[in-house]
Amino acid sequence: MSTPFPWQEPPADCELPIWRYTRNPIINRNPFPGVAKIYNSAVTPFDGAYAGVFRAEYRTGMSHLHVGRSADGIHWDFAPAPIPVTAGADEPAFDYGYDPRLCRVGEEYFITWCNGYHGPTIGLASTRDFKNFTQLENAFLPCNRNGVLFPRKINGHYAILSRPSDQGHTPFGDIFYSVSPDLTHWGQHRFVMGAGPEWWQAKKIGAGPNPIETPAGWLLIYHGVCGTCNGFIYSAGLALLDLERPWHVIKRCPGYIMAPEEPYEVTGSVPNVAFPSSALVDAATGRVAFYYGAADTVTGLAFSTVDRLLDYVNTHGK
Ligand code: M1P
Repeated sequence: MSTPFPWQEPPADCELPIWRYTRNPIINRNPFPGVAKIYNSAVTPFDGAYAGVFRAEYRTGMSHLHVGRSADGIHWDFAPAPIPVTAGADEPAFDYGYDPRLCRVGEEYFITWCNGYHGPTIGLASTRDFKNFTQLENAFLPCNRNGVLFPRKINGHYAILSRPSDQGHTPFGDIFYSVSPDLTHWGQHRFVMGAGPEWWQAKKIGAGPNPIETPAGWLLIYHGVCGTCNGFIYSAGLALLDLERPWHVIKRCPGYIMAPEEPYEVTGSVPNVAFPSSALVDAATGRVAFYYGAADTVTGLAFSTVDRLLDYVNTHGK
């Protein structure tokens, strides 16, 4: 029996290429004992079902990464303990964990996350079974956030997007591309795209789900941020990157494709945040299911198709 893919048809009046699951949020407050919130998390097909690495915020305010499992991609069971990642002697430890992404490359699943090492930077770990995890070296010097791997090697190298940042709420930020032969040494850094010029993404941007490969290029969903008198607003944008030289932006939509507007997106610990962090793609149908953090409090699900995203970026992108 095939694994059910999380899916709902679009509403008739759907103007944008993404539509929300009508039963959002799929992970609500206080999801399991000791954890107050789960958001900005990442999932993958695994072993005939789904596995995920979830940003679980404790009542201390600190976040750690917990494995979750689901038969349908919508209802999740969570491991009560954080993932058992341990660094070797003299290696940067797993300090805290937030904003994980999860990417299968070959037979391995790689987690990138925001790890603490004299400021936030990109932690990296691998697993094959979601029980045993091997922590690798942090990918970058601090401060950096939103480390997002590509799901295959490009020109023989692992490839990652990241967003150099600061220790705080980072009122700036552009997306860069780096490559590595061994997941330890990263270099050949290239500028991909920057904040602005449109107001909704004028403050900073950061890569979201792992890029989706299409014959026309990599579809990149990212978050764009603007500053208002009452704080930041996080919306989702769409771009298409060159397949073999992903630092070349083929098209980028001037308008956002999703902005916080539902009650669970505009109210919460950090109001007005829609933070896309993961995508499932059904190869047979082209259906896409996006997972996003809402208001740094709960987890939402949204849908699209590869064809709709491509059509939208080709029609609206510049
Ligand atoms: O509070 C909104 C988001 O702020 C940060 O995102 P970024 O560094 O990309 O601007 C992170 O703390 C993120 O977890 C949070 O959702």
